[in-house]
Amino acid sequence: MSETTAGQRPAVLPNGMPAEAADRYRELGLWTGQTHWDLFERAITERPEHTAVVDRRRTLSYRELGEGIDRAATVLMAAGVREGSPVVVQLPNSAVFLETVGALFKLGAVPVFALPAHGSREVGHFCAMSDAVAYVGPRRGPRDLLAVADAVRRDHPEVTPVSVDERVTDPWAEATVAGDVVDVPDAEVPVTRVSPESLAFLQLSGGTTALPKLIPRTHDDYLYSVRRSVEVCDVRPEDVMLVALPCAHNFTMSSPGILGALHVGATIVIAGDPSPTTCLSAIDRHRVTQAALVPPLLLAWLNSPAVQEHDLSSLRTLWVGGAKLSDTAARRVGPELGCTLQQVFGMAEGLVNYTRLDDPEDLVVTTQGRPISEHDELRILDEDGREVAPGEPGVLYTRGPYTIRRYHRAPEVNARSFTDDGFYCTGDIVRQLPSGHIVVVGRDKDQINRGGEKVAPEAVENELLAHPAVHDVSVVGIPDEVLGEKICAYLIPRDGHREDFPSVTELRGFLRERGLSSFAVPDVFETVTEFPHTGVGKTSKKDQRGMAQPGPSRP
Ligand code: OOB
Repeated sequence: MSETTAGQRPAVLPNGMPAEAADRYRELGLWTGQTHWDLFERAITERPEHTAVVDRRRTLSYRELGEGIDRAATVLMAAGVREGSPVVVQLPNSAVFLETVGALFKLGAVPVFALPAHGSREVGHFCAMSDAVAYVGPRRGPRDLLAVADAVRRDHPEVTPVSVDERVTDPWAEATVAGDVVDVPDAEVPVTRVSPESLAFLQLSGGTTALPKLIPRTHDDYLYSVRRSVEVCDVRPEDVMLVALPCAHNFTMSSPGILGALHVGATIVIAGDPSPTTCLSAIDRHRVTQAALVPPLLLAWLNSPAVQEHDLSSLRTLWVGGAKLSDTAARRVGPELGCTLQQVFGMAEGLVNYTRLDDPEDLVVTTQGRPISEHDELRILDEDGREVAPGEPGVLYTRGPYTIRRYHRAPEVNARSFTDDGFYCTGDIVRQLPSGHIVVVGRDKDQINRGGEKVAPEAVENELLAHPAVHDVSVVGIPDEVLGEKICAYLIPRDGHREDFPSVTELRGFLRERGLSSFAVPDVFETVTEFPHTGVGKTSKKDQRGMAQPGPSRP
């Protein structure tokens, strides 16, 4: 089917929405025609002297952020970045991340948001799938990240490497393009205005397939979710938001996140690392008012002696999501940290739910919130695809003004992830209360949720199978008190390799060398002689989950 009509406008938007749906969302006033650059530009113009971002080394006002964006844009243009160019961004948390992303939006280019933990295997896939023209990575810094940059240079000569060190005071003066330092004059870079219906960026899916899928989000759809999140979470211009999770993740970006803060011209404090010591002292020092965490980090904060050592009285709201939060931990937030909890159940594909600031405590601690938009359509279906009775558990399907209706260039996955009428199958098993609040009760997808980080077992299995001593492998999630789930690999050694089977350290090193993301490396390795089987002879992962001995998770 051709996707262009006789006129210029595509019949289907990059996020898979038909033009008629787009028209309706616009008529309803949900989509406003704003682009991501408009959002940056407004804050820079309206609040030039207000502090925009603080990281370990630098504090930038909005005016200075705007200048940094121009410098970044000059470097990116030298790398051949133009309107519509996909650019893979893989940077440690820092103000440089904001400058890079702001610059890409100003140039009308398309960021592809890799996480620092992604390995060369994943990043190579992002480069290929997006037709990236450039890769922005760190110039110095974590060894693993530098190895990814090397692999991109080696395997993707068509991708121009841009390297920037976030730890120096003038990062763009020292940045390199294909190894050469670029001359960066203090000059404003002209804006490239793009259609609000165009592809704004590619976000990454939590894994269910061997390699992450690319999620195409448009300016209109994403910024609607940002504005709604700002309203539901009451983000104000005088707020100071702590960023402890990876900047590029959808939660950090937009729920309400970095873009929510920029939308109102608030201050973003980027923590050097997510540990309680670093973050709790940052809250004290910068009078932080809001922060977002995954459940294991919340536990680490709650159980840290640093809570007593710092003044946390500025903290108003804590957003916790990405994985199921226990009622017990949820109940401790108010009394022990002195702030309001908002649970967040979201997904990079779209749908976002929050408990509301004025919800009764019981709903806040026992549910994962309700959708941000009255135009979010939810269907909860049983195994036969029929709607369950109210309150009963079933698989959640959703469609709406900011939920994609297809992945980028993945026709086969699309056929099983979306219904013909455009509903996304979340793979989450949920119940819905009469109030509209959702309780996540389980999962119907082959994925491990390791404290918010999503791992496709298949990705880990593929790499382990490449080891000469391994005959067969099966990777499952097993319960863990802190992470919710951790990764366990069951291995059957090859004949003749039982005696000299590699150690855990060797296996981990092997996986990292093959470019597997750091968060996907198993916590536990068990060698066995055979796998339990289901009735039809398939490996029974269900039995394997039950077999696992709860040992410590990897460091
Ligand atoms: C967020 O996004 P993703 O794309 O990394 O993962 C989405 C999946 C959901 O389908 C669900 O399986 C799980 O993560 N999830 C939760 C949850 N929040 C996400 N499961 C239980 N309870 C929760 N509160 O993880 C994400 C995106 C935006 C905001 C927040 C989280």
